[in-house]
Amino acid sequence: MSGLYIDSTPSEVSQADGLHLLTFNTPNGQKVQIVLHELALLYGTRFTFTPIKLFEGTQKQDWFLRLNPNGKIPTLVDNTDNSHPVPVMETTAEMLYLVEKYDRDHELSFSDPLERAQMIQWLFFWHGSGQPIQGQLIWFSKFSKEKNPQAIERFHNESLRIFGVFELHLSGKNSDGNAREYLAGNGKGRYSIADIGVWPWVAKWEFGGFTKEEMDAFPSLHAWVNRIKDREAVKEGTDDKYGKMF
Ligand SMILES: N[C@@H](CCC(=O)N[C@@H](CS)C(=O)NCC(=O)O)C(=O)O
Repeated sequence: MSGLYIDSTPSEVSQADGLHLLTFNTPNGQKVQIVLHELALLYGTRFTFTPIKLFEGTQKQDWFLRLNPNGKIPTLVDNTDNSHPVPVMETTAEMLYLVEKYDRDHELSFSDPLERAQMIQWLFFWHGSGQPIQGQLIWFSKFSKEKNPQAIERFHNESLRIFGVFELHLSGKNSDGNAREYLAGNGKGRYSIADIGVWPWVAKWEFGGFTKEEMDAFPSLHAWVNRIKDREAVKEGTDDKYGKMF
């Protein structure tokens, strides 16, 4: 047994022989769940998963912290090299790991360095500027015991500003005037992990407390949400088998 696995590690985790995801059905969990389902459909890539009881604090137990010292889901463990498991934390790093190792035909990524740079740019933009803001909005509006209207207003308005950034980009208004279909890639763009990284969060805008009137200001973003929602891997990767959050 590797030092990354200890006696208290659940056997389904320590004995997994391929890709294994510790996850729960939050937007962050869904990002990596969707990528794994896309790879399964494209290449037959196999994976297993363990649903983590977030509200019971399983992610803060010793066995979990060996795999992710930050104690958060999702956490990916790659056991395909029998000599040692490879744990990866942070959603964007996990998605990049998966496409670099498993997306050999660049169906969810790009071989061209400039298009790849666009993909990484949007992944970073969301990981650094969108996700933490929307995460704080949800915490202050749904989970905080005391209501803090100033914090809610700040994170609500900043989230709307970030939706506006996507709208400007997707509408093509400030570039060649042609609407884009996806965040990264030349021309209209091409579906990639840049889209998968953002989609689970933006698609749940109602849970974030945004009104339909507010969202009507972002028609290109709406069209992008709808373009992605019916993909088989998106339906599979957001299924209740990963837990019921919303
Ligand atoms: N920056 C991290 C965020 C992960 C994260 O916040 N996960 C949440 C669920 S969405 C979590 O595990 N929360 C439980 C906790 O903090 O104990 C990433 O992108 O992977």
